[in-house]
Amino acid sequence: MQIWNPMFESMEREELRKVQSERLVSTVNRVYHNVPYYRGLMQAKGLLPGDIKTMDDLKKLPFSRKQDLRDNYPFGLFATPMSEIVRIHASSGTTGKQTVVGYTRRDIDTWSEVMSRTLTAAEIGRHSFLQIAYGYGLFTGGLGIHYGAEKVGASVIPISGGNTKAQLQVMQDFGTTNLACTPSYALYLAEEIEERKIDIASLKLKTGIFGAEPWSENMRKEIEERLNIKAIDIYGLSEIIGPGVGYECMHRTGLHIPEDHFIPEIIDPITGDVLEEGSEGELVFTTITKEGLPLIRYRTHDISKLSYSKCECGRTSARMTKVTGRTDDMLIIRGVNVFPSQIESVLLEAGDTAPHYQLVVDRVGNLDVLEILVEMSPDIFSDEVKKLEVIEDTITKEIQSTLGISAKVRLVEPKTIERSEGKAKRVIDKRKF
Ligand code: DLL
Repeated sequence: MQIWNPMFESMEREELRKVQSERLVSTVNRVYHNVPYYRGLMQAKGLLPGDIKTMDDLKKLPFSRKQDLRDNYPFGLFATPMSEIVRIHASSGTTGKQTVVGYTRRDIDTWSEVMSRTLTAAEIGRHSFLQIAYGYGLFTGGLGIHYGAEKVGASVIPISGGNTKAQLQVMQDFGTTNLACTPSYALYLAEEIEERKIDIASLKLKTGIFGAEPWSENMRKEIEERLNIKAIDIYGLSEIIGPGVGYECMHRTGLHIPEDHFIPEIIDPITGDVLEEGSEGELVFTTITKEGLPLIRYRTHDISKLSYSKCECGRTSARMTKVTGRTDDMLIIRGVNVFPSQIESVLLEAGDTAPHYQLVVDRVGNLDVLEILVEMSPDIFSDEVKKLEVIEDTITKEIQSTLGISAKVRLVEPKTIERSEGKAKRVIDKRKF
C-alpha cells in the first residue's frame, strides 16, 4: 500500500512533535500580530506569543468557536490581506450566518497535499476514474477533493452533486472506479441502480470515499453490499480546511490526521479539560500551516477518540475514531442522550427497513416524544399489516433495550422520506426550548 508523503505521514513521533512545536510558535505569532480578535483573546488570558514555546504550551491557548467566525463575519479573522486570498468557501450550517473561510495560494497547495494523502490511502491514483458527486461551489467537498485528485493523477469526473440520472449514465459510460459523495447520497444512488435494473456487476466501482456527515458502521455495511464496493470514511470541516482533516487507510482502523498541518486534541466538552488518549470527547484542532484563516484550538463539536499507536499501514499519525455525532446534534430525550447514528445502527441491524429514516422530536405536555419514521424495504411493503406491526414492535423494543428510551416507530412507504443529494436531514426537533 502506497503512502503519498512518507516523510510526514510516517515520521517518528518525537521528530513530528518538534515540527509541530516550531509551526505552532510561528502560527501563534502570526495570529497575535495580524488578527486583532485573537490578540484580544490572548490578552484576556494574560498571554504573550513568547509564552508559547513548544507543544506543551498548547493547552494554555484560548479556544476558538464557530461563534467567533460569525461575530467577525465575513473576513474578520483572516490573517492575510485580501490581496493574498485566492479562494473563498462558506458552510451554511443549520442556524445563523454562513461561516466564511479564505485560502491563500499556499493554503490551496496544503489542501491539495492533504487530499493527495487521503486519496492515496484509499488507493486512488493515476489508474482511477474518480466521480466527484460532492457539491461544487461554496461547499468545500467538490473543489477540495478535485484539486487533490488531479494532483494524484486520477481521471477526475467533476459531476458535482445531484442529477442522479446523469450520475448513473456517467458511472456506466466512463467506467467510474471511485465515487466521492455523502454516504446518504451513495445509498440513494444504490437505490436508483436497483430501481433502474442496472447490473451492478457491469459497473467498475471499487471504492468510495464518503463523509461530510456522520454514518454508522451498519450504514457502511449497507453501502458496501449494495454498491459492491469498499467504503472509506473521510472527515473534514471548512474552518480547518475542508475534506482532508481525517482519512481512513485500507485497514480502516481510525482516520489518520495530517498532524504536521493540524494538531488534534480531545477535550471534555463541559470543562474544556484535555482528555487522555483513548477518552471520548470533543475534537479540537489547531492549524499550524494555514495562512488565510489560521485557527487556534477550534472546537468542532464532533465527538471522537484519539489514538497515537502506529497503524499497520506504516503511518504514525494520530488516528481519530469514526465521528459518532456532534455535541450539538445530540438529542436529549427525557434526560437520555441520544445520537441519530445510534438509532440508525439499530434500524439497519433490525433488517426489513431501508436506510432512510427521520427522527421527529416533540413535546407533548411536559414529555418529550420521539417518533421514528423509517421506510420499509420494497420487498416487505406488500406484506400484510400484521407483519408490519411485528416489525414496528421489534424495532421499538430494540430501541428501548439498546438506548433506554421509548420511541414510536412508524413504517412508511418506500421513497417517502426526502432524499438528499448532500448532507441528509435526519432530525426534526419541534420542541420549543
Ligand atoms: O463537510 C467537509 C467535507 C466534505 C468532509 C466532503 C468530508 C467530505 P462542513 O460543511 O464545514 O465541511 O461540515 C463539517 O461535517 O464538523 C462534522 O460534523 C461533519 N462531518 C464531516 N465529515 C464527517 C465524517 C465538510 N466523515 C462537519 N463523519 C463536521 C462524520 C462528518 N461527520
